[in-house]
Amino acid sequence: MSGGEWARYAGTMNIRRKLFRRWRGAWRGWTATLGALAGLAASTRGADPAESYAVEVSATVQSNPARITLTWTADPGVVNTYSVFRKDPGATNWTALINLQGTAMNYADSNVTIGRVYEYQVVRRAPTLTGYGYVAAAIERPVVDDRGKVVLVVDQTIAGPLATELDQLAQDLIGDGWTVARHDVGRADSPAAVRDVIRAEYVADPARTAAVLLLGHVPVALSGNLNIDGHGSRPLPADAYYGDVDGNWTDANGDGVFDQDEIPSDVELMVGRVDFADMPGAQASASFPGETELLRRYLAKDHAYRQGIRRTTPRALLGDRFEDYGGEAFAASGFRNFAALLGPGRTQVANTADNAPAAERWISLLAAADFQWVYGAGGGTVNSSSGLGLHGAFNDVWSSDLVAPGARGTFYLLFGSRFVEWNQPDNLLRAALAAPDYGLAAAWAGRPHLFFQHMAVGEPIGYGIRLSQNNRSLYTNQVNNNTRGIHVALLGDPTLRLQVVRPPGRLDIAPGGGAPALSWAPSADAAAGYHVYRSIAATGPFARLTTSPVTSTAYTDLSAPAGSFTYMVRAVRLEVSGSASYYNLSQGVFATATVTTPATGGSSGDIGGGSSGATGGGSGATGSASGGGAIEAWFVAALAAAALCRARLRPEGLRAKI
Ligand SMILES: [Ca+2]
Ligand SMILES: [Ca+2]
Repeated sequence: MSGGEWARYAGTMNIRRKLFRRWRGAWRGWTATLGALAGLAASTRGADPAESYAVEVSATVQSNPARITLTWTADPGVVNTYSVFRKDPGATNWTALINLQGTAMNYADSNVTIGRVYEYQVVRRAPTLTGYGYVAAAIERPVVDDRGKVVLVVDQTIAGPLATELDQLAQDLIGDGWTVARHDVGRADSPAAVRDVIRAEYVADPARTAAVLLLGHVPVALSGNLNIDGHGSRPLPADAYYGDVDGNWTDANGDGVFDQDEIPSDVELMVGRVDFADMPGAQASASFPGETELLRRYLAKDHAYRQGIRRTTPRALLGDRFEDYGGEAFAASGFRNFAALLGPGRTQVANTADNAPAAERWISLLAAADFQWVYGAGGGTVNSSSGLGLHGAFNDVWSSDLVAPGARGTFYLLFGSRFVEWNQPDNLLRAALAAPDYGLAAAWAGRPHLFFQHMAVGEPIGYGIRLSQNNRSLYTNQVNNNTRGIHVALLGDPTLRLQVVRPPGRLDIAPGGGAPALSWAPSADAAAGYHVYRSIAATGPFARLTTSPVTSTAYTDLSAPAGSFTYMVRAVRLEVSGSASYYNLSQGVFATATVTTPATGGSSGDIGGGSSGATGGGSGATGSASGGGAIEAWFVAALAAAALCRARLRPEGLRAKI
């Protein structure tokens, strides 16, 4: 089906629903006005038939007594039953909990334990269709200190120009609980050689290696012969290749294109790519900034998001031209994820009618306000989608619209022909990452449907893409085509999370007292206090020192042995998402200290002489007049720590050249 045909199909559907749409258009006009006036607090439920294929489930939780209450939005049609299922994360089948009448709108589960993650499936059976909804829920899930190891694969052509930004990214990842293994690769390297680098990291530590971030124009693996969108069978870019470390990807004819249409085995690593190669901005009145500049912009946005400098609003925008589409209901991927992540009534539906006033269209709403999540579906080309914008007979939105005026979505799910080929020039998915202020991730969502509900319990966005890549039918839509396709991919940083706690301010360590005495400027978000961590290396891994969060802004490490340490402090908040409560950690702030005489672990005569040969020199041993412990402490801002991080990361980069 050509782009025009997709658009015409949608047009036919429009004619069929003409009267209905007229009513809806009026209703949507009202909601758009309401949104503008009321800051969009109100629900703006539309009447997209695709919505019925999603059960828009969210959850509220309480701890005493422990209870998870699922709630869902009523469907406008006849409903026979709702069925609720549950499973543990990682389990491969659902356990039936209850069947409810079609009028039910909630279910309370009291057979739950505080701190555990539970997954729920709610199935709505109606005379003509079946809807599915999913949440990952938890009551006060504990903090996740250690996220594992992320393999940072850097296009070596950007290593120099973006050295500062790359160091900052590595420091942010460390401050988010990751261990960073950076490898710089050449654009001319083979995908197999790049995968070998990633696989070596995985083999060295399979339990902790969890994610891969491809930065710059890292070689693109092509695989399969898929007629994914009616435009003929063709190979598609396949970053899943880099996440499936042990699958048997074959190339029988030796042309460099892998044979597989589907992943040959489960994807082990969550992979994301930030790659602005071949983004000239052909439609734009002025060319896009260059590739390196777009990467610099992205890394600055990534940093601002993680640090809580740029806040995003927990609401969603959805524009859909395909609607039912034989039960595929692509936009159900938007409705069901957004309810699970953000809660009920947070999704605004754009007017995609042919005669929609400009102000009610998807791109206009997106430029006028920020939406943390965005779904958009329409007849596509590599750099456009119909029904969502302001251009031509089909109301196209162009890649340049997502870049030039500053579309304000953060996480995008987009669907339409052609632009699944994200390696094409001015690609729409990659354009979503190129906006000046917003735009951190994008994925092609509808064939198959994608499932990001675990972000509501604090998992990163890459968790959802990996789950969706490996999914066959555990999570589903009534019709869910092309599951396990090699094309399922995330453009963007896979380690980003749904909610951000602002970090503490600068961390200081004062000398004296025989133990490092930490103090820090408070975080406005640290409602639950702070956790303190220590490592022998600036690059981690960090061990947590505080059993429960400290509520003051100071901490003395009486347990420190002799040696040089990096300390990290992270703010803690009990976060409430669309389906869970969980203890969320901010980015870390860092400072270093050298202990020459430990406060504990021996008498004063012990003076740690064996370790005095470490960095402190001899001076610390005589410097302290009071109470034994002589600590050489100095203040380190994040950039200084990053410099140390860079020094440690560089050798790996050199070793990685292949
Ligand atoms: Ca081949
Ligand atoms: Ca595998």
